[in-house]
Amino acid sequence: MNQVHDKFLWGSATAAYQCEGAWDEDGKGLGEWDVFNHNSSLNINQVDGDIASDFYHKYKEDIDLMAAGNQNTYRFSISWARIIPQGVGEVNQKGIDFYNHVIDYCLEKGITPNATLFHYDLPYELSQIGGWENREIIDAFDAYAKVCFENFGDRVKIWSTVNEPRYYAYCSYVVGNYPPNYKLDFNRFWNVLYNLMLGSAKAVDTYRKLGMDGRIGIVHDNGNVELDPATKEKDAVRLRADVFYNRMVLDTSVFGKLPEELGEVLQDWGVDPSFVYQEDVSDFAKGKVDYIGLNVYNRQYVTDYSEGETEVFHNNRGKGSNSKEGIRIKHVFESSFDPHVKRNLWGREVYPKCMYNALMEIKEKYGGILVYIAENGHGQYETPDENGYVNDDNRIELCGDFIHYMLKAREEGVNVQGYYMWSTMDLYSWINGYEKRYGLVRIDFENDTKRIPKASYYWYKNLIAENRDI
Ligand code: BGP
Repeated sequence: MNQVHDKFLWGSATAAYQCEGAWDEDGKGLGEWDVFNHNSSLNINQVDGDIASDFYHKYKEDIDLMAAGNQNTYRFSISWARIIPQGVGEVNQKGIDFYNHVIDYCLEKGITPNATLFHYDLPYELSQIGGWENREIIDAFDAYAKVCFENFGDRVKIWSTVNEPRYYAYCSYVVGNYPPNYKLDFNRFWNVLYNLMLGSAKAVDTYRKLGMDGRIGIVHDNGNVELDPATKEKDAVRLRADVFYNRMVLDTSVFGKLPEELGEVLQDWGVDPSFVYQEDVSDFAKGKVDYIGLNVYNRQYVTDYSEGETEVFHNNRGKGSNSKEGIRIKHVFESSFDPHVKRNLWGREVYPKCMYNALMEIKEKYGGILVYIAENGHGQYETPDENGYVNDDNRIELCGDFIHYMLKAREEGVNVQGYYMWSTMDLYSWINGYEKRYGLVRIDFENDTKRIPKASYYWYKNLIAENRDI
């Protein structure tokens, strides 16, 4: 039986739809993203995950590379539609077999598997009944989670229920760039986020009821809030932004109850709170997590916003040097833009110190809770040399800074016990397809998905060797 390494976990991460490919192989059901990418004019990048990085067929090569790169853990997600093709009902044994092979091969190579149950790829049938807007999905998710725990829980000792519930709901119902492509629909956003949190809580409870002996958590997109010093209503802005960006996920999953101020915050938003049911209180209470998985890319820098239109800015193309990412919500708050902080081509701040700030804030609010950095990385356009080699010095520098700040927070008492680089290899980026690269290993998508480790792969290998025993 596998136990979690008692040393610091150093590894990398992927998600099923983004790397597996094999979209209709071995009994897999259709996913919402399959249908969206094949048919929708709203598919900005015009490509799909049909083959992706072909992890489905090349997982051994990838796991060999992880092991040769000194990585002792691998975070992946399970495709719901591969396990239960219609979302509910019949289980697909071939789907189970695939993940068994992945898990067993990880263990053979000394790699601790860390599995996420839901990383955005909803079975298509469930999207047709309203997806996470519909409370029926909560039981469906719970049943799927149970199948996974029963089949893999003897060997997988680190589980995450949901990847970035807030960001998923935000892109799907506020930005409108993920299916089902609603824009600025805050009623749906809050309803969906609530249902995701309830789904997560029920899956945690199921895990415990089955007497499983591993750790179960949730993965949150770090949005630690910093106020623009010009902010007038400091407490109110911080509260609204923090409940929206962090506390709805973190309070609910760590304390087992919704943030106390949620009613007040929903009122500020003008959101109908009828999706909140009193009877759910006990389910939330039973769903406290063992750890927080934190995906760290940026912070949220905000200020007051009273009058004017509610708007969202999202640079989907990553071509504008002056682009901005953020939101303005009338009477709530708006994203502010710090002139001292660089932004990437997608308008997102490049601000590694947010790693330290976020971790210190977690310690302050949630005490000694175990934290894994479940994702951290840097996306960019990349041109290889004539041998297919990518010299990604800037990724090395940036991720080096992020890791430095993580280790500093650790020295100052934060219980952070693992770090996963996003991503193990190049893969499908939800909005930018195969143009925006994050991998430690280059994938030549034009040439049979050939794998070629980048400079960052070798750098990370050495960094792990130097920090193996921390
Ligand atoms: C996180 C997601 C990942 C990954 C990453 C990079 O929010 O959990 O799935 O995609 O962000 O995002 P993107 O590819 O959109 O740049």
